[in-house]
Amino acid sequence: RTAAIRITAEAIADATDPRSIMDTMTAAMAEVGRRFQANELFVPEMLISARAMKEALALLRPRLVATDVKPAGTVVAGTVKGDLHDIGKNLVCMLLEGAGFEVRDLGVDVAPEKFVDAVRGGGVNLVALSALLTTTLPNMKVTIEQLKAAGLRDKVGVMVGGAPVNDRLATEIGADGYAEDAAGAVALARRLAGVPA
Ligand code: B1M
Repeated sequence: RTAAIRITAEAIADATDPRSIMDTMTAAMAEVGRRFQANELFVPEMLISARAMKEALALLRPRLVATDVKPAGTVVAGTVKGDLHDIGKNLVCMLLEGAGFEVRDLGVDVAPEKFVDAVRGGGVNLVALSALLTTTLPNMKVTIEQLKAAGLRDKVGVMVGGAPVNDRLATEIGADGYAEDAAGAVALARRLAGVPA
C-alpha cells in the first residue's frame, strides 16, 4: 500500500498525465482480478489491493476533478444494492466532476428506493448505476423499473457500467446507455445530457 502511494506521488511529481496513472492502476487491478479467479490471490489480498488503489487515487483526485468547465448537469451515482465494489464507480464520479457535472454519490449497496428518492428530490439529469457482480446486475433492472413505477423514468437519462455490463444488457434492462470505462462514461453522460463534446 505504501509502495502504491509512493509510486503515485512520484509519478505526480514527475508531471505524468493523471489519466495515464489512473490507467496503470486500473490495469494492475485487472491483474488482481485475474489472479483471484485463478486462485492465486484471495479476498484479503483483493482488499489490500483495493485499499492501495483507493488511497493512491485520493492523491490523484484533485488532478482529475480540477475543472473550469461550465456546469454540465447533475448526476446521481451509486453501486447497486448488494454490491460493495466502488473503485470504478468512484473513478467515474471523479471524471464526471472533472467534466463539469455535479455528482451526488449515494455510495455502495444502494437500494433502488434510494435512487428513486434522489431523483424525486429534483434537479437530477442523469442516474449512473454501477455493478461489478453478476449476482447484482438484476438490481440495475429493478432500479430502472422502480423509476418507471414512480413516474420518474422519463425525467432522467440512465447510464450503466461495470465489468459484467455490456451494451446488450443495457438495452435489455431499459437503460439509455452503457460505457466501458470512466472516460467513456463522461462521453456518454455528455451525450445524454446534451452537452457538446
Ligand atoms: Co470483488 N469481485 N468480490 N472485491 N473484485 C470481482 C468483481 C470479480 C470479477 C473477481 C474475479 O472473480 N475475477 C468477482 C465477480 C465475479 C462475478 O460476479 N462473476 C468478484 C467477487 C466474486 C467478489 C466477492 C463475492 C468475493 C468474496 O467475498 N468471495 C466479494 C463481493 C462483495 C460484495 O460486493 N458484496 C468481493 C469483494 C471485493 C473486495 C471488497 C475485496 C474488493 C472491492 C473493494 C472496493 O471496491 N472498495 C474487490 C475487488 C477489488 C475486485 C476486483 C479484483 C477489482 C475491481 C476493481 O476495483 N477494478 C474485481 C476483478 C475485476 O474487475 N477484474 C473483483 C478496478 C476498477 C477501476 O475497475 O470496477 O471494472 P471497474 O470499473 C471500471 C469499469 O467497469 C467502468 O469504469 C471503471 C473505470 O474504468 N465502470 C463504469 C464501472 N462502473 C461504471 C459505471 C458507468 C460507466 C462505467 O456508468 C454508470
